[in-house]
Amino acid sequence: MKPLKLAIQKSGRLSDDSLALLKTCGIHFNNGIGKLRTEALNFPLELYFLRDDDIPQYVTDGIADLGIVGENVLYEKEQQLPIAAKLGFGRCRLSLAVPKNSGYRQLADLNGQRIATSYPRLLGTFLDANGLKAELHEISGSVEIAPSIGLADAICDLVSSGSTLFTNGLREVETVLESQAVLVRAQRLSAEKEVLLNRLLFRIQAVQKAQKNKYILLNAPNDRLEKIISLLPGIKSPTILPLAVEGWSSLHSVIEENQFWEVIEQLKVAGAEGILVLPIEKMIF
Ligand code: PRT
Ligand code: ZN
Repeated sequence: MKPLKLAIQKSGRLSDDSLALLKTCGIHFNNGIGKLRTEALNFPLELYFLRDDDIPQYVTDGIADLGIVGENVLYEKEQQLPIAAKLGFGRCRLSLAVPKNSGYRQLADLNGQRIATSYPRLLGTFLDANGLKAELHEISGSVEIAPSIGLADAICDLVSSGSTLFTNGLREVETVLESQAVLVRAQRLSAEKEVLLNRLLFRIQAVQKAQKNKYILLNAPNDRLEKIISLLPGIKSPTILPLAVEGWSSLHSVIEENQFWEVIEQLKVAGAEGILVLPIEKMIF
């Protein structure tokens, strides 16, 4: 069977998370660091290690079947590749920023200004959509220093924590694009490879669902159970087991991570005790 060929970033911000995702999907590799490619030991998958900027082109050209890349790179390269899954890591935003002491008040203030960026296409589209014209200066790195050396009045760059902007005396003023890592696929794959891709996506979805949910166990007096169950939107209905102590039960269910703190407080008020919350490794429906 021909293996699926997946291109991931060789060394950079997406590399560790890409490998970790495959590992949690139960796909193992011999240490491939430093190599151009390596084969999985227990799944028909071959990994290619590339610069992130090159990944969309490799998939378009059919050298790789799949790639993991930031949406920022994908859209800047204007490759029309289908996204098979959003991966939830590598989150950042492409933002416009101006010097802290600039008189900037609104987007229209950028009209006629010089903006330094490594993302001329995305920025150009954004400016067009807002009816603005600016002078774009394309630079490939250290965009954040452009205003202080007099090259630009504003910049458009990736931001995650915001500390790079802060240390360079810049203020974030507009978001051009929200980005995360995505799994892109070739437009066409053989029937055999479609089957393999579906197997891989099934695993990725099981891992993602598990990451979004927690397993919860609690004890409660039987006369409080009804109220407590109404607070827990579980998978189907919660499991209830009698405790050795008369009149008490143990309740097991699944709860979404983002509802967690709110629901925990309500559960305590409703009479739940001994609440345990555990991570889930995989969730399959
Ligand atoms: O060598 P190669 O070309 O493969 O790597 P690269 O240097 O081009 O990319 P890399 O590893 O820096 O980033 C890969 C991908 O990670 C990007 O394309 C984004 O999709 C994603 N990502 C997430 C980020 C950031 N967060 C990020 N903060 N990419 C870059 N940054 C940079 C940003 O450019 C700025 O210089 O980090 C700085 C800002 O960070 P904060 O935390 O100070 O705001
Ligand atoms: Zn790059």
